[in-house]
Amino acid sequence: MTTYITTPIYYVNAMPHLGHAYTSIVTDAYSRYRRLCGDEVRFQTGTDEHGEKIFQAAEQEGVSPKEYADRISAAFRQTWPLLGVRPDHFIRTTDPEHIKTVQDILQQVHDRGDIYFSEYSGLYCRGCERFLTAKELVDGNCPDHQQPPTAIAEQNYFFRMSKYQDWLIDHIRNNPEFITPERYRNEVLAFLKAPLEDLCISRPTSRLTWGIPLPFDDKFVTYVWFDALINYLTGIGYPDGPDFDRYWAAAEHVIAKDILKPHAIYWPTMLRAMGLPPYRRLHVHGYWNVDETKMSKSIGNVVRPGELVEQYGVDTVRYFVLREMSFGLDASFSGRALVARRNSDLANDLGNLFSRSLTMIDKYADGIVPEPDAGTMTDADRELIANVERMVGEYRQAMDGFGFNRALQEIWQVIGRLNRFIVTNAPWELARDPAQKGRLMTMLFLLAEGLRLITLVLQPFMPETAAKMAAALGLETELETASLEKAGRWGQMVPGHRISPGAQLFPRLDKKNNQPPQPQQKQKKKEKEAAAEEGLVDFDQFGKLDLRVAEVVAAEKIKKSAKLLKLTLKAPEERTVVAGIGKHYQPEELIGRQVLIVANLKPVKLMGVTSHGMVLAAKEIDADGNEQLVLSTVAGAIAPGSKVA
Ligand code: ME8
Repeated sequence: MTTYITTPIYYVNAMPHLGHAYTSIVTDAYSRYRRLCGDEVRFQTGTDEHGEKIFQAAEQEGVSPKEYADRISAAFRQTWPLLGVRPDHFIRTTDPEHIKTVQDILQQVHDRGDIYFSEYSGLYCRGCERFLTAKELVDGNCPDHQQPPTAIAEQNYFFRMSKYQDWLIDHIRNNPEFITPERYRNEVLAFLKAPLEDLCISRPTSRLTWGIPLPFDDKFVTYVWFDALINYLTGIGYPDGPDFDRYWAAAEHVIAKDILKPHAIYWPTMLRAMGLPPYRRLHVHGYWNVDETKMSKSIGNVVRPGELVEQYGVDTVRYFVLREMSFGLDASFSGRALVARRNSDLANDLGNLFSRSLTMIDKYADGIVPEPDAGTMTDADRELIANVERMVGEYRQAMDGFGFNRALQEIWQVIGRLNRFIVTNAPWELARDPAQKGRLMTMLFLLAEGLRLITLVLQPFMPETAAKMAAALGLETELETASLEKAGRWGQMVPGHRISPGAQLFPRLDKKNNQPPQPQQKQKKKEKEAAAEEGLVDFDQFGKLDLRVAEVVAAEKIKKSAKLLKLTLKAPEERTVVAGIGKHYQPEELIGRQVLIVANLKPVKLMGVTSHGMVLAAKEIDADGNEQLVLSTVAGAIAPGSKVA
């Protein structure tokens, strides 16, 4: 199969923000998913560089429109790799091939009689770069740009859009997948209930020169939308490129609801007038808002994707936007929600499952994916397998229908189940009983196979993480060439290959100050410093203490000291330890007692006696300031020298 999928070509009057990033990430995730399904995929994005608002933005900066467009177009192009977005083609409407194709199409449609010259007056929104109908205004303003449109009356060229209204209504009605989600299909059908007006497709050069000249009248340039939409054709070699027909038959566009009308009404009618079939599907998503308001340059409430990636890492950003927004509905951005998802879904659920599983395979199966012992399979195991297989099916259905957050919910349901599988099977207990070896190996195999499938289905969402997971599971080459058809089935993991534990997928972020993740070395050092400040020791530090049980074989007072006793201890070797317990214990009552000592303290000389360690005791000071001291010991008899852990 072939997939041709596009993002809008973004205006170069503003730097990329999270809204643009979302559309591009969604399109990238879908492209990767289709590749995983074995499709040949063509993913196109680019920049829209003509029109009034670009001209004005350039003027404000005091540079030529082309210079300005070059700069911002480059910023878009450079943003995509940071987000793991990998288009196959980046188109610019200032590309000479595009300009030529637009002129050829205009000439063709003009020759067919679908373009005519006439007088027009209307309300123009520069933000939208289109005429608005009175019905679209809210309190006299454009609802998207919160500014009143300008009344314009002039002579222009018009495209006979009205001629194709009935055809368009039929096409939408007969093809339920043409515009999705359904709410937008309904919105378009509702709009089409009123008679469709013809579309003004030119601007007089007296008012605007920054556009593609009309081939049949050089006193006019092409209206930016008529120019821009055609990018979807020029990018795949219209009219006679070798792959054009194949790609065009598979065309799918991804947009937000702000540009529904040009895509759902202008574009199919333009295609019809050109004698081309309409695109296959239009996927319409909602807005990223900040405090209920659409994120946009004109409002100035934007979140920069590059900064987010720097702070949180690319896959956290991709995961967050794909998980948080239900495709078609609006979503609100908050840094706190992002950190919460990162810590709970990524660090806790996925990260822990992954590192625990690999550590256990390392420890209990010498780092080799073990052969399962079929005889030890339980009904619960079979249910788990059925659940994972069901997830893959649901995932595919969700992805085919742009239900990215649903697909992720399905995956996380399995992650939760595998985490519970570890707890209920308690492999650390199985490992203590040699008779349970077969069961332990079955369990570890099920975990490895579950993780393989999770890696596979996560790949379109989090390519970097999936690559790390695949490498740790020893499946790098498999992942690169995997097709969901085959690799998406349970039981494809080959036992006997080596895994490498130790990869930390998502180090936790500090909730209080949203600290950016540091490279791992620095992170460790930072964590240690923070812990030291709070008086905490980490496990490594604790592990360095040599705590032992010792038996007192001799005890005597040290001259001139009321407090210090010299003890001879067996631990198991004999050693001298000086203890400050003289006010609480008589030497003779200590003989034969078991005490606890720190055996690896540096020797110190106290009142002329060298002490090799320290005796542990508990101390209580009462309200009157009296000190009570009790030696620490163990609750039963044990050989001197036994370790305390
Ligand atoms: O409209 N939330 O370009 P544009 C979600 N050049 N998505 C958002 C968003 C937000 N707050 N803000 C922007 C144009 N987007 C035309 C398109 S196509 C032939 C020509 C995304 O730079 C979303 O995809 O204004 C939206 O449709 C697009 O950016 C608009 O980009």
